[in-house]
Amino acid sequence: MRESIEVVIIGSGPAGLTLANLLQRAGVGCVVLERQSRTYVEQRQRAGVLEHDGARLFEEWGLGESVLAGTTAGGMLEIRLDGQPRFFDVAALAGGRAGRIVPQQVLVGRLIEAFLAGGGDLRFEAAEVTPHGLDGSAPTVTYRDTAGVVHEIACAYVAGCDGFHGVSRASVPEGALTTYTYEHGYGWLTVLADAPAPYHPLFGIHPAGFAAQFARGPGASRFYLECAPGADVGEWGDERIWEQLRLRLGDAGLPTGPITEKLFVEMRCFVADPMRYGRLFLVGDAAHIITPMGGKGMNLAIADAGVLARGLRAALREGDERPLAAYSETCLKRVWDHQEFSRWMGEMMHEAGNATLAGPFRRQLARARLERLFSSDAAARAFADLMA
Ligand code: FAS
Repeated sequence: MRESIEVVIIGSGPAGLTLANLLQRAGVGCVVLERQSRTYVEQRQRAGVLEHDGARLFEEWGLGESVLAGTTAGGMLEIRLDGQPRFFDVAALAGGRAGRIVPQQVLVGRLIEAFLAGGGDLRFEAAEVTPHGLDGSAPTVTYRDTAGVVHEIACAYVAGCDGFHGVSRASVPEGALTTYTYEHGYGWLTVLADAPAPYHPLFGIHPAGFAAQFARGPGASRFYLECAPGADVGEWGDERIWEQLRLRLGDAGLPTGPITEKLFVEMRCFVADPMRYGRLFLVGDAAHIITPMGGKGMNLAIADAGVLARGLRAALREGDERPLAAYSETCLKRVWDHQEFSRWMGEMMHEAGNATLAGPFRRQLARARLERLFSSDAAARAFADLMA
């Protein structure tokens, strides 16, 4: 089956769906090819906070109502150092800029609905998606549908929004991209539980290691527990998890509930430069991976999609290729800024607790860095600015 469209988007996560909705509003023709089923995509739980800029992007493009309705503004953080609570008002310190509590699966579900309601072409269970001729002027993308029929779509541009393990970056010839990786030297056990969520994000800094708790809906929480790299989830029984969370969060009465997911997340970062190869643009996790520390992964994906949508609209509607030519450079500035912040915050939150991670001297340094957030207005505002 042969067809043609202006833009083929591979992947329907936050990056692909944001781009699809923005292009739809710009009157640019696009089709989204997603390997998984709709149910699978709408149930995948990951991030939980939409940054101020992300919310503003959706409002600017007329998606505020359909995407943000009923979401609550976040703004306060609680940091418990050896069980002692300290509160940090990000919104107040960042000139009123506050994130929104929007579980990623809710955002994804709403973006799918908005795109389909606008007549969008979103094809789930697209198998063997393969881009071709990316270094030429007329790329195509082939895939096999659920009936086994092979489709070939001719297009002007391909947006690779298919995550770290997707086909897009893997289709770029060896040597065409420079890649950067970094291992943080610790891992996180990430736990989803039907346990009542704290009113605001909670971080626990403790000699036994770092811990955190975030809301993932009214009756659900996502917990993170620092553990050794390559830890075996099998060694973390439910009782051990609750015992460590009570200890590190300094709350003997921490409300518990059924654990619905346990995953080990390697704390590593990755950046590909440039975020483009010929007619292929890499967006979100397809181009960069960042630890969940600071909540930047989903937000970087949405920000990339915003830059690309403007570039594609200018190229396809106004004949101006310059914004598109600047896509990679524009996004990488923000990517490295967020990578630096996430590393800085991760170091502080982990080394201020667990002395075995980087030694007693670095532990004191990390505690001094944390203390400064509560004693220096300038330091507090800088931190709040990056968090917001
Ligand atoms: P995604 O991975 O979300 O989407 C890519 C899509 O492409 C998927 O739907 C996939 O099925 C599809 N795809 C892949 N290969 C394909 C192919 N060959 N053909 C067609 N489709 C294909 N970020 C935060 O900011 N805060 C957090 O708290 C946080 N927690 C996280 C917890 C976990 C366990 C994980 C794994 C990630 C977490 N992240 C968090 C990061 C996360 O939010 C990502 O940054 C975000 O999902 C990136 O969005 P996309 O780039 O759209 O990629």
